[in-house]
Amino acid sequence: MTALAVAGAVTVLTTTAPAEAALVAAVEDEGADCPVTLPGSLTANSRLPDPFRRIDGTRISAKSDWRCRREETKKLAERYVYGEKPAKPASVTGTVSSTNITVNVSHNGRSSSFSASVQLPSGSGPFPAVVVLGGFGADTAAIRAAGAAVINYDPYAVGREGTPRNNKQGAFYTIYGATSTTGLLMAWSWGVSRIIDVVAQSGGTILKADAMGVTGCSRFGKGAFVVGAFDQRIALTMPIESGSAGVPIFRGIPGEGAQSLSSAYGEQPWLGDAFGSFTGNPNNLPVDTHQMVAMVAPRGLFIMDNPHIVNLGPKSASVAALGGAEVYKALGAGENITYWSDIQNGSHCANRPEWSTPLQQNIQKFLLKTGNAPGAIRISSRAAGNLAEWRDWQTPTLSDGPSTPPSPSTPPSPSTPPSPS
Ligand code: MCU
Repeated sequence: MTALAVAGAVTVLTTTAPAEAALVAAVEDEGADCPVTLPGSLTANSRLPDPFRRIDGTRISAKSDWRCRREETKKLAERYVYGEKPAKPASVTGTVSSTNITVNVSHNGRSSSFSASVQLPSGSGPFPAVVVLGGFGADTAAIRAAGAAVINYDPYAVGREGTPRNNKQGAFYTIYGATSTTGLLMAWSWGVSRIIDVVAQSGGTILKADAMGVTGCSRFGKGAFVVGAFDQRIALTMPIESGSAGVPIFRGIPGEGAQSLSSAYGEQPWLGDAFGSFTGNPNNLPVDTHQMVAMVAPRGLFIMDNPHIVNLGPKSASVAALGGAEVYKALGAGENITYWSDIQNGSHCANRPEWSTPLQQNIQKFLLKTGNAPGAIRISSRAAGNLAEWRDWQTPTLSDGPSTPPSPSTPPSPSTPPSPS
């Protein structure tokens, strides 16, 4: 059931369907066994790609089809946007204490390590935990007050900024090579996945691996978004004011006047090297960020955005949320996504009173599993995108029945060769 009301300056949409159980996965990627054949050529599309349409041109029809469609989306996002996220390395070891987590990784004869400090909430554990990227913008006091531990993760230990693309540095690149084409956001996300590996192996006396969240603001909001999209063990993803290369749809950024794709691509090697072919023509991308939103489904997602700064692309971020919310709805999980840009203070990464209640509610629902507040879409009228202008597909009613694999005899939809520069 969906109720839509326009309240003053904001659009308020709440979904009140009962929550579905068992949102968080036990593994990083549940669709790792799905066969995926990437497209041989790309077709320009000025609208958002249909998240429900498989690469072979058929559309999914059952909720259970989403598992392998999500895997296609993941592979497309890796190939064209972020660079590949390697699977769990051969050896991941480490320790968890009430003040610190250490991570040691080895793979193919190379080793690296990093650590993250821990701050527990009051009370007795084991506790859920939120990985905070970068150390600013996230309300760590409110996270702990709500009952979750804070894991202070320094993304730069895993993927440094300020290096050229052919000499990337940090724990990820020590293992996979300084010329790896994988960008920093995905390297950061790999690092969080290794922290979860260590927490999962620790026996769960201090921290709970099945109740982990992630957050961060600005460049670390881009990172938090990618962390949640690419690890299904993350129960709650909370990007804040992420800007270009974060939540906003790539296709909307030029028209909105947000940080340009070439600027974001060039400022730091955040995105994968392959994205360089698309900075001038995002219409050629076979995926857009509404599909990264969808990759988080049906898990908890709380997107915080700032409508006062055009450079952040808040209108384009609202479209990503609305587009991705269609997948949430089709999966019967429309109440698990919140988008909130109805805020007063325009300062980037400020501590905001408007977000404290939904933050607490999201932590209670997805990490403590004590609450069941419905999701909310509260888009400021200062920066409200219109999904209808961006899509030429409708949301299917997905059945609860068995999956319907694509018929091998169905020809793929016609396509024209790509023209990435
Ligand atoms: C919004 O995130 C970035 C932005 O993309 C950059 O252009 C700017 O330099 O830094 C922002 C940020 O991370 O601010 C803390």
